[in-house]
Amino acid sequence: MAGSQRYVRYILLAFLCLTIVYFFTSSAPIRGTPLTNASDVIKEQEANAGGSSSQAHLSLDKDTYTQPGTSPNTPNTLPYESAEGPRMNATFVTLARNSDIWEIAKSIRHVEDRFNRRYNYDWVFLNDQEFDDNFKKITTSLVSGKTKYGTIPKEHWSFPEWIDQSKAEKVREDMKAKKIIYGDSVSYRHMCRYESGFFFRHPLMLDYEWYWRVEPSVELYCDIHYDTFKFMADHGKKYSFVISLYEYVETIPTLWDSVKGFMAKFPQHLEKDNTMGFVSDDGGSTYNHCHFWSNFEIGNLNWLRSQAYIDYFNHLDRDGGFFYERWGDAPVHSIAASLMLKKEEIHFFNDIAYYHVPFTHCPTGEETRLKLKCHCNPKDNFDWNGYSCTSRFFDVNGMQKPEGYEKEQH
Ligand SMILES: Nc1nc2c(ncn2[C@@H]2O[C@H](COP(=O)(O)OP(=O)(O)OP(=O)(O)O)[C@@H](O)[C@H]2O)c(=O)[nH]1
Ligand SMILES: [Mg+2]
Repeated sequence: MAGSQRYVRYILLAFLCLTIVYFFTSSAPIRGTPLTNASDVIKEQEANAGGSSSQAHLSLDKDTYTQPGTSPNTPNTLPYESAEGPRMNATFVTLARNSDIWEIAKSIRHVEDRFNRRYNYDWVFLNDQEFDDNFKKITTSLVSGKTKYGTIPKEHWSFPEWIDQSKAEKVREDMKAKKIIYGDSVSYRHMCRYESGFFFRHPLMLDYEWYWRVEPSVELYCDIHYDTFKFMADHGKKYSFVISLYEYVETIPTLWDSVKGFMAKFPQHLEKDNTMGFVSDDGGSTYNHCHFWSNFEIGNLNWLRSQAYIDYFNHLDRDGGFFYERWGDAPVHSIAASLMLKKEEIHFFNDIAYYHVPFTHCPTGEETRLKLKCHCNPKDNFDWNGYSCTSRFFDVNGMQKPEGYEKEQH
């Protein structure tokens, strides 16, 4: 018994000695002298990996971050929680120039932070010129959904053949003399005409049913906790707004005449239960200049692609006011929505807080603002200001104004 215990002790001792020998030989550098600085580490790693120096840098960074006293290893993206449920057939859409890149970057960041990081909807960018690589690179990095870039066909961004060029030029000179904003701009007119009658027909837009228009340098001030596109569909909405106001009369002197021509020619396109009271105080004889501010829109593309809307746009376009005056897409869309949609198909988003220079929509009601983590100053809210038409929208629809609105009238 004592003999076999001795053998076991010898075996254990031998095993211990072998382990110690193995430990000392394997922890020493395998070849060359010990590594003492970062460049040696990189060279060594390159030699081991047989790879490029950028790969070596990556593995060095990873090691460095595990050392005490250095910055934490920040992941590439923040871990955002994705909203549950199916997505709608919807996209954001932006018309922009390459030079708008930093202004649109700001807008995208607002929209992503307050809404789209949880929904990951696509974003279509349209331009009368080719988008450059820088524009594409930056916007792609900011949008959580797919990005698509479209060039506008020439025939949608030029003078139609029935326009008298010299008459249009004379108008621009007159408007310049009168200091009417964008009065002398040709590109601004193409932009307004494009937004009025073509963006929803661009091949990239044909894949979608819903759109949310976003312009450069806009801001969102509150969280949006639900799918706004789904809200529109579930509640039978086709057009929506956050800010409304009066149009500059000088830019649209004959717009209503053209609209009246359309109404006489296409009575079948007018909705009986419409919102005429929003745009006219006398049952349609004259325009009161109210319009929804179209730099923000969430709407239904199939409505814009309907025969009714296309007949309306073509009629206006023939009359030439996009060039002989300076008709804006905001009154053009607003009049169409007011005459051709049912009252309940137009929605006011009180809970989407929004800024486009120089106006702010900050939700009325402190409870809403706190719940949605809003960072707008309620004093900046334009809704109940005398130049806003939102109060009229509530009145013509028999809607109750949000609690506390009286305190914000100024
Ligand atoms: N590709 C392209 N986009 C344009 C052009 N002009 C305007 N846009 C875009 O059309 C939209 C409306 O133009 P804005 O210049 O913002 O017009 P606005 O909102 O009436 O005026 P601002 O107060 O200056 O914002 C924006 O999304 C612009 O980026 C143009 O010549 N080419
Ligand atoms: Mg703008």
